Amino acid sequence: MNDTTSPLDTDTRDALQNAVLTRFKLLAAQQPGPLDARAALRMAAEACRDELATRWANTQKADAVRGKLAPCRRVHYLSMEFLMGRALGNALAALGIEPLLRSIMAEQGIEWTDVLEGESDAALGNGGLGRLAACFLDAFAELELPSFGYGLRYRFGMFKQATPDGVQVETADDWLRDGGLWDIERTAIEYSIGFGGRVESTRTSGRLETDRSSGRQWVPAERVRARAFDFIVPAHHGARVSTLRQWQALPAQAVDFQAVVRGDYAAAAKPEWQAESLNWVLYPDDSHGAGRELRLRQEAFLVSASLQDLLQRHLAEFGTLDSLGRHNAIHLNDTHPALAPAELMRLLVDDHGMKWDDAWRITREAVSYTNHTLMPEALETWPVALMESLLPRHLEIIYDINYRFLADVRARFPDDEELAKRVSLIDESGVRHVRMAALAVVASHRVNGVAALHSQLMVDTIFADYARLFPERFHNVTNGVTPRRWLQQANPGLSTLLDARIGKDWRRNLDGLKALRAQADDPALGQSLGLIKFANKARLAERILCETGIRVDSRSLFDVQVKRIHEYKRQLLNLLHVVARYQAMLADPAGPDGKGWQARTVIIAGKAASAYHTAKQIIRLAHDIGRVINADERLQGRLKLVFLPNYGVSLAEAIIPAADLSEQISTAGTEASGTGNMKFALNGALTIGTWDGATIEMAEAIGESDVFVFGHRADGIEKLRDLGYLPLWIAQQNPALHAVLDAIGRGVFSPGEPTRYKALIDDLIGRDRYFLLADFADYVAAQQRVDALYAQPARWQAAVARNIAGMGGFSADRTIREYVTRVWSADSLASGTPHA
Ligand code: 26V
Repeated sequence: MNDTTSPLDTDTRDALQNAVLTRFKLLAAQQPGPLDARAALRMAAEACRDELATRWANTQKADAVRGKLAPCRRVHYLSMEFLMGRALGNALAALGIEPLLRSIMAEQGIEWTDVLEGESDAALGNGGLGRLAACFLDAFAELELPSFGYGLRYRFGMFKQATPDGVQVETADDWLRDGGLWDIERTAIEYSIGFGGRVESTRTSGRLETDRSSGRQWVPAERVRARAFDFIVPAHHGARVSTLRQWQALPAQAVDFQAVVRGDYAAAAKPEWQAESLNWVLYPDDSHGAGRELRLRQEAFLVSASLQDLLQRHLAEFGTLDSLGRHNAIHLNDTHPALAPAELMRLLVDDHGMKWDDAWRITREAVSYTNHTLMPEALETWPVALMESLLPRHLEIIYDINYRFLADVRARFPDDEELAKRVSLIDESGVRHVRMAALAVVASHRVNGVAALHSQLMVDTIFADYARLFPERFHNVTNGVTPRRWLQQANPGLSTLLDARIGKDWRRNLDGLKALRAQADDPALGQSLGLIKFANKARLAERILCETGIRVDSRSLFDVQVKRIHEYKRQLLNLLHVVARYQAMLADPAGPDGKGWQARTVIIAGKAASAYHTAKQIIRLAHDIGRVINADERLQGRLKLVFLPNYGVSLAEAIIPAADLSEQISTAGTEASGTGNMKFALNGALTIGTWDGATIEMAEAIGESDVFVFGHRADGIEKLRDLGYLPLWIAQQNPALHAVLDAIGRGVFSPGEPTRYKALIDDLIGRDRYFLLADFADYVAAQQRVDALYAQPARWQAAVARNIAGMGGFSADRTIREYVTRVWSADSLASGTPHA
């Protein structure tokens, strides 16, 4: 029995085991033929789901009582993305019934890994922002936080990536093909969502026709229904759960009966098509602000359904909306749900007859916002004209908010009309746009960044004016990851070792990892760490062979960069190093210190946004370089480059525990936080990285001497930019760099099409927006330090142990505790003065 994860008493656990066993036998008996892995997966999921549904009902009952007693607010985490990955392994670990299920499968002659790996990832997100939301749901359950995650039930998740001949090809991720395994359809929970139409004045002849104080009422032209589907996330140390409520759009009317009566069957079916298109796709582009109407519809749909749900729950529990802000937090995961304050104002003022000022106070109390990127191209704005046609009343409300806000700004800074222009919710510099980040900041009582440097840059750059207006609003809450999925489940070998060395409590109290530091120099620990890593690498090597046909040596240093492909993340810098190393190995087989070259396997994975040409070129270049290097026998297998296709949560779970070296090499000041950096270090990889995002705080916690830090810092980059950066000059000064750029640019790796990378290299030499050339030499030097340390296994493993020991602060549990005290608790309302 698994006593490491569940403190449930033995009777409860036995009862749970019996219930699952009975349910499983019943389901198996209803199956006509023998069980196959797919049927077994469905049954295992259903058996768990029964238990989770019971826990969900108990959790809701407890929260309803608690909400009345404690000054604790229910958190509503609004996010367009939740990157959940697979659920079965997590559910079994949380419920403590993995051994039971394993033995049932063994009896049935079913391979256990086939069952687990048969589950599709719920890949309803692009990258970091979506995975963070998933880690948060785990922490919500673990910390017993009354909460709802709200999202959309996308029919197709993040596209599947294949790379035939190195070219990224996207195909549909039909993850719901066999129906949802986990979600519980709540047929009774539905709300009506409007689009388009007009706004009517409800006042006639100067008299109030109704008691509605706004006198404005939206009459939408279209309506769809939003139906709730709940995905339940279990705690690992207790019987609590958290909820991910995902909305499914349904036609307001399943069939247009008038059309049926007319015999116009095509028209009769049409509403269904329109409604359900809302849920078709997750927008697979995290590099450009959305410009499509469907995306705005999705955002409005998420926000309206979630807030209606919140309002009806609050009314049922408290009977009045006056206390809404004191009992509820509404958190915006980036600006994607930033229509929330406008929708809340509409619901309170238009539908519930509240006065504007009261509604605004409640909205400001409830709403908070996290920013996840400083990239100007990813900051959302919507054309006023589009918003007017789709959400006319919301636009009016945004204008009203803006009018009062700007009046206040002008009163405080009467001679600064430029300031008013800059902070306005409407960008009037060209075609008029609504600035969603401005709306989110103005409507929130708290705004935070996701790592210390990012939060500082946020108030120094994109939000500098708002920080001057509302200094008390801005905070930092550094990201974290769940140790349950990213250590316990992804790396059972290391988990068992940690249990033996420091006890089992790290799963719920990651701070406990610091006890490992005192043991870092124990040779037995180093040996165990090395053996566990080797086994993980061997497993990954098999997978690499299977998926790419490339044979890699598990004894080589596994040098890994996995994340979305973006110029700012600088996968290209990694490739420049690989080519430099290749050329140096050929030129000087004895290596820099005469002892030969450290064998390395460079592993890259990640998806490029489908319209992001440069990112796709980088993927192609990785393949082209790999093809040449991997086949060059002169290297004797001492350098390999592998691109693993279709990166996602499940692939990350296989790759991260097998990494020796974690590449976190973004241009300083560009990576808001990173969370992959944390997962790697937690799994015993050393980091080579720039002074950026949360990598800085990791290095401070671990000790800088155990992290391979290189490159310009954010202020240094800023200086280079101000001085007039000349990448060409750097290329000319550095012969090794020059040779690398020359080889790629001349087509050494693309002989069939020698000009394939000319534009990419010309851009580096001419502009180099992300300062790759400025950091190249220092990067190569840092890589040499990596090789030197890896050649001394005892010292390397001691550094690994100190890295793991330093990661205690990077649990999502710590992050959520900080959100609770600084952002979401009723007490946090007392500090900081809400703007009128
Ligand atoms: C932007 C857009 C634009 C429109 C279409 C869809 C879409 C989806 C996502 C985004 C913004 C992506 C922002 C993001 O993922 N930021 C990452 O957030 C992580 C969690 O805080 C953080 O660790 C990463 O450093 C940061 O890049």
